[in-house]
Amino acid sequence: MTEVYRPLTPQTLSDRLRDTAAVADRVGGDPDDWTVEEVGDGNLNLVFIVRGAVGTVIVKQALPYVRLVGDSWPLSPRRAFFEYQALTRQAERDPGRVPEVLHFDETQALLVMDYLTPHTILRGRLIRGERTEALGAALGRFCARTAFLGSDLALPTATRKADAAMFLDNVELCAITEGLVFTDPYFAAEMNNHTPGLDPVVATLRADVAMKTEVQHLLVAFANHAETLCHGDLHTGSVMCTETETRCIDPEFALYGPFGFDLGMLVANFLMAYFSQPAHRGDDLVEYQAWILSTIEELMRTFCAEFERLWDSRRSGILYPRALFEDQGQTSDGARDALIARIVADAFGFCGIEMHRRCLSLAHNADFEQIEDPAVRAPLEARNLMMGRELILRRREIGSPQALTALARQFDREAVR
Ligand code: SR1
Ligand code: MG
Repeated sequence: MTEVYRPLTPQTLSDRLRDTAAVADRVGGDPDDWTVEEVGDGNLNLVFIVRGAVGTVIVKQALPYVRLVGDSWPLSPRRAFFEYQALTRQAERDPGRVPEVLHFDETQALLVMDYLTPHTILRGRLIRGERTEALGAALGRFCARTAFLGSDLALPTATRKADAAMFLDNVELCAITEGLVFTDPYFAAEMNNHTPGLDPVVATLRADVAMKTEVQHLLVAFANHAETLCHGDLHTGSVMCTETETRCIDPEFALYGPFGFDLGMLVANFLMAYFSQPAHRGDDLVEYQAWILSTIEELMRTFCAEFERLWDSRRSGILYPRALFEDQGQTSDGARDALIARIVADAFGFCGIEMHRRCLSLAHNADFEQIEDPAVRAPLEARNLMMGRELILRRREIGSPQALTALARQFDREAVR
């Protein structure tokens, strides 16, 4: 009989996975005694924690629709395949930074992974005011290693091209980003919503033809510049931490895209955490906001330093070959610095767009959404939106991490009308 895709439930999971060695061995004991809890709180998938006599695993299964919206928005479960392919490549490029995949079932669109404990989602940690040691360094290294090592800077170009072709098929997930992130915030799209009180700011953004043109230039890069394997959805809900450890999860939006995409998305989510803090903190507000900004600086500094280190140690692809520089007794430092500056400028642009879409389009983030009073939420979102505009328009001039955080401090003091 041909196996067909069927969504799991907490009631059916033990029976359906009892013969899957990766689950049975790791969880142990009698499958009838396993406890199964569905904990998925993201926008798309089923996520189960399966506990048994020996251990615990995560089972993640893609649903054939967008969970956030329901079956009126069908979405291919094949995204689990891209998540699996991305996780295996990220594990090679930055060992230890992503959960181990214990089993992948393509037909069932199902991944069995390490249960990360006592890790919790970074977005919630930032709302609660918790800290993680060396968070920026871990994330900066992850962004730099995956960017550099997935590209024609390091890979044999036939490998890079085969991967780019494979991930090009992740059409539906890219379409979500192309629509919800790059387009919907800037017109009255059907699924949009924003906090009452933001109408004047929304009108300002939609009237800004120069800014919308820059956003479209950045969409050209997202949709067409297949520079490296991006995680594709690297926000603070895709990072899990303890006080000392950091892991990146959920790369189902993986695509071949611009070097600076993941870096920009991640920085945006830290900035939104920063701007939302006045509603979440008490006496520790100034100190905690300063920690978030220092984490952004550490993240960006580490990205650049790690990219430079890889330039010297792992540059074996067709781009900027040693034959043109070092082998002729010349330096490639200028070429490297110009490339990094372009990546950082792109990242600032993507950052500004992400800051817009999380307040204006479909999938808002908890940093602002958990602020119940719209009269408190709107002015904080307004600062975030106006800084996003500045980043899109001035992305090539800002330059340093310190200039970025100085800009954040400036907007945090402003009353936007
Ligand atoms: C319909 S999916 C909405 C958002 O959730 C995912 O995590 C991505 O960020 C996507 O844009
Ligand atoms: Mg996700």
